[in-house]
Amino acid sequence: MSVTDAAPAGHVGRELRRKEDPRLITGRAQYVDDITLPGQLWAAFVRSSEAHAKIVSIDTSAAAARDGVRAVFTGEDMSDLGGPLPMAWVPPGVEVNNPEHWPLARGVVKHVGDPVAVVVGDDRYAVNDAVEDIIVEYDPLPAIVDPEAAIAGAPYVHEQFGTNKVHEWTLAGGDVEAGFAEADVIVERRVVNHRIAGAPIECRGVLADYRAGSLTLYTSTQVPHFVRLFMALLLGLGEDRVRVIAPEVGGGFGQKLQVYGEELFACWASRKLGHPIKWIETRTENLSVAHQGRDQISHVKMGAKRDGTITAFHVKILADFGAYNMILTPLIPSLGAFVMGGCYKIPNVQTDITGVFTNKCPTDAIRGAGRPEATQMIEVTLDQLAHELGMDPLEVRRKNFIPKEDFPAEVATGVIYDSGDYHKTLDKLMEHVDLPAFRAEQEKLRSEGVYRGIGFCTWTEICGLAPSRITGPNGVGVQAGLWESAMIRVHNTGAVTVYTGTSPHGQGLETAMAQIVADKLGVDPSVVEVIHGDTSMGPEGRNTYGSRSLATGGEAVAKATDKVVAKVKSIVAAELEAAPEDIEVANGKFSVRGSPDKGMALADVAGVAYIGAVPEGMEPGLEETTFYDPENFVFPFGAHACIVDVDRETGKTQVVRYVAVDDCGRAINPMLIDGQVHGGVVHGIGQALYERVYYDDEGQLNTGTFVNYALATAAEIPSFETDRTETPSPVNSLGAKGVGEAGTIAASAAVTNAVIDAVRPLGVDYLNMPLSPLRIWEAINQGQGASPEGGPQS
Ligand code: MCN
Repeated sequence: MSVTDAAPAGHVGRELRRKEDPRLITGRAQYVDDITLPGQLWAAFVRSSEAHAKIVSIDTSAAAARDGVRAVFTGEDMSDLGGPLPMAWVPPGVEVNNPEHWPLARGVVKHVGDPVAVVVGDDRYAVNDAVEDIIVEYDPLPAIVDPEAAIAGAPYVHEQFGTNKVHEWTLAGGDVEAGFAEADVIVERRVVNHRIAGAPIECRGVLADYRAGSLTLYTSTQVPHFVRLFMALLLGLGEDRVRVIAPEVGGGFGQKLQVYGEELFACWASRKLGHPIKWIETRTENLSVAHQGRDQISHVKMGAKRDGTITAFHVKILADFGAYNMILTPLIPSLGAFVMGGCYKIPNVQTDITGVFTNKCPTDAIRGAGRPEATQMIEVTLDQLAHELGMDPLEVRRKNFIPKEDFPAEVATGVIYDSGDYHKTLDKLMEHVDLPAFRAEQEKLRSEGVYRGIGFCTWTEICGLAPSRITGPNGVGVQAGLWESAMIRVHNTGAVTVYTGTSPHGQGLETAMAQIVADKLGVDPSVVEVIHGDTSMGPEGRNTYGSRSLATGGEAVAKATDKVVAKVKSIVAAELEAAPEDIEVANGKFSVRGSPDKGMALADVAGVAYIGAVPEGMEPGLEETTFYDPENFVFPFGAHACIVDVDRETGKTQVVRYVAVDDCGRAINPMLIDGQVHGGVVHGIGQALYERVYYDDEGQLNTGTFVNYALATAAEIPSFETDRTETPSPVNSLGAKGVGEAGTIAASAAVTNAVIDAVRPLGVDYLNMPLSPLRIWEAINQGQGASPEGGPQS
């Protein structure tokens, strides 16, 4: 179900089907693996079987002697690189221990899967067979896997630092100690947010082609412009010599917001060997070496007065970064810290973050990146507090919501929430959920042995990643400002091409952007083509992540179109002998206000513009570019409810109902929003109940396939009920906020609260994810869940 508050007037606000779907669902789309270049060679990596070891020797002779093998490289062969792989953004004013991280290990491996050598040859089979012939002798070093042990001391992942600590960073507002002194009730919990994988349908893939001094790289990435920058820097090329193309990308979920060693290797090897080099990732590689996410252990403390007023919230996060810092690694927990007060008016909020190295795959942004973790801490702890106070968790939420009159609201962490009406989303949620009826049913079911529970999550987040004034100063030696660009070209025929600097990979932005442009230019969205993901087409861009593409990229499109409209109006005014201010667009024509019959279609205007019959002083043509840098982030919000049944005998949880009411400002396309919420919620339910990257004590990965990494499927997930409110953002003219991560940010907390609600009568009043049958069964039968530790961690 989907309901919008306002009836849409033009194309914006309508449930338009996705323009991009016909090519995707008829198999006409082109992914990296669909591209073959003449003379192309294949690469396959030899990856470490050890979690931590010195490389004593690498015998490549048998592999090199194989038919079809052209070259074998090890780390030392790549000594001509301009530098190691980048860590590009860090939290403000922080010192970070940052080890060198090379595409091929140099002398020592730091996690299972670390690449030690690579074979290049004629076809995929030849190189994969040859990989088996490479003999690597390792001298194992002690591996450290548990982040709490790692922060306590040796063994060290990177001996040179004399510690496993990566960094420490605190964001504090108010005075938490004073806040706790005022509190009548304080709850403390250990919140474990376990490690998950990105698991896109399409694994990563690259095809690099260096010829005649120029490099073209096809790569399955969310960030072609950042990849271009770093390929240029690390290979000593001018950016003008590097073209990066993200063709169709089969999902990224943050995992493809990265500059990867495999990309750099392929470019380097193409230049060295004079052939295009292709590498397509296997699923096991994707699950073991593409960056992973979450992996935080937090000690949280929330204090409140007897009436439910929250006085302080203090969170200490230990974030497991794995073996290296990737492009954003140290920044990820900080993204949660900015919104650690959630939707609540909490005067005293403090987040202390410690990053730690372990001998595991590095972590970085996975959908939500820091905000699902923060939401879990806030929302699960708030429920625990409500229970302690003997209050209804919704009453505690309502009591502490930032009132709508306060917006724009500066919260304790210093950020300014743009707009919000939290009571409205929760009220709307409760129109869907009859709580008294649920409680009566729950009671009845319990007497029949069915343990049903309901959990809520009222969430907010920080997204629309920009503005440069905040992001720019936190870059590490890179152009770190985050703005967005768009170029609009009206063709002679009246067809329109939009070039966006964003790089969508499943979100449906081509459709939303076409809707925005179509309304402003009085054309049908079907004649608006949206081009993205090619650094040689359109202006410089900042790409897609942090639910930014609509709020920044869509706004850039709107602004560039406004420039076109201004020019169109001047041309039409001159043609119709009217003033430009009197020209309006209606019924597909630009006409003089009050005379709708007398007007010009966009194609007629383009005709005038291209023959150069424009007003004096005006340039011919009809094409405009905008670079848009917002003043602030945007802060969407929502209220979710999850209902689960827990089987007392097996500990298995089934989600029976899920209702999501979200507010991402003005809805450009409600169908796209629903799609994003559906996917996001599956991600959150998946983490809460099924997914977990698991390393054993020696650092061996046990979840390298979809047999043992349990991705949620349609069989486990109910149909969703979605609804929305629209509270426009004042940050951009569209009034839009982001929604790409909303579902993920909310869902795992709603599921956790629901499971705890279900099993409370069985003596379990707290649990940590993953809420596997084993954990729940053990908690029910051993009562371990009742401890603040949250039950067994296995
Ligand atoms: N939208 C809208 N009205 C709004 C806000 C958004 O119609 N007020 C639409 C947009 O037009 C867009 C979609 O909703 O089609 C998401 O927009 P936005 O919130 O701006 O997010 P981004 O486009 O920047 O996408 C990034 C976000 C992130 S960070 C991850 S991770 C993620 C996600 O989107 N990965 C995805 N959604 C994904 N969806 C798919 N299919 N695949 C992924 O890898």
